[in-house]
Amino acid sequence: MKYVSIVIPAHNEKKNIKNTIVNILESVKNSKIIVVCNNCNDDTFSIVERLRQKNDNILNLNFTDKIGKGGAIIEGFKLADGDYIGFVDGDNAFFTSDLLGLINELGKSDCAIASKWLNRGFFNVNESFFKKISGRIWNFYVNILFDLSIKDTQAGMKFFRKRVLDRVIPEREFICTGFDFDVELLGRVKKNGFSIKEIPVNINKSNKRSSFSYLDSLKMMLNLARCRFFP
Ligand SMILES: Nc1nc2c(ncn2[C@@H]2O[C@H](COP(=O)(O)OP(=O)(O)OP(=O)(O)O)[C@@H](O)[C@H]2O)c(=O)[nH]1
Ligand SMILES: [Mg+2]
Repeated sequence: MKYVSIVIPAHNEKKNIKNTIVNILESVKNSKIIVVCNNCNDDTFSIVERLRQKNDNILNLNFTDKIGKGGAIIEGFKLADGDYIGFVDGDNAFFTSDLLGLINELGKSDCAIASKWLNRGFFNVNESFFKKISGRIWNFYVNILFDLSIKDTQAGMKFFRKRVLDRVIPEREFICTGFDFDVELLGRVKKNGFSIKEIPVNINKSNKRSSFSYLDSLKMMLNLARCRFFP
C-alpha cells in the first residue's frame, strides 16, 4: 500500500480523539498521522501526546490561536508527505472501511471525498432537520459559485494525490480557513482540471457535540463569494 499522511484537525475532542487515531493506525498500516489541536480548552493535546510518545508515526501540533478547522488542516499539510495526503475529522465520525475506500480510490482519481448525500434521499441522511435544510442551501450556493457538481462538499474526510496539493495549496493564501476551507480547496482542484470522486459514506454520530454554527455559515458564504470574485 502507498504511504499516506493523514491530518486530523481537533478542537476539544477529548472524548473521541484517541479512538479516531487508534482506528486509523489499525487500518492504514503505512501512514503518518498529524493531529492539529487548536484552541482547545480540554485534554485533547495531552491525550494525543501520550499516544505520540508510544508511536513514531504520530505528530502532534498545538495552536492556541483560533486558526480554524481549515487553518489547522493547512498547517498539517505542511508536514505531510507520501503519495497520498488527506484529512479526517477528529470526532471518530467515519468508519475505517469508508476511509480505506477513499484511499483506494486514489488509484483511479486525483481526489476522493466522503459524501453523506450522494445516492441518499433527504430523509435518509443522518443529520438534524435544520442542519440538512441549511446544508442543502449551502450546497446549492457553492455548486453555482464554483461550478462543482458535488452533492456534499462538507463531509470531513477527503484524500488527494500529493501532486494535487503541491499544485493547488501554494497558488495563494487561503481566504477561507474555517469549515468553508473545503469549498475553496475543491474549487482550486476543479479549476486545475483534476478529477474529484465523491464516495457515499456512513456516519457515526453517537458521541458528539458540534462546532457547527448557523451564524458562521452566513459569514462563510460571504467569504466564498469574495474568494470566487475577488481572489
Ligand atoms: N484544529 C481545529 N479543528 C477544528 C476546529 N473546529 C472544528 N474542528 C474539528 O473539525 C472536525 C469537524 O468538526 P465538527 O464539530 O465535528 O463539525 P461537523 O462534523 O460539521 O458537525 P457534526 O456533524 O455535529 O459532527 C472535528 O474534528 C473538530 O474537532 C478548529 O477551529 N480548529
Ligand atoms: Mg463531526
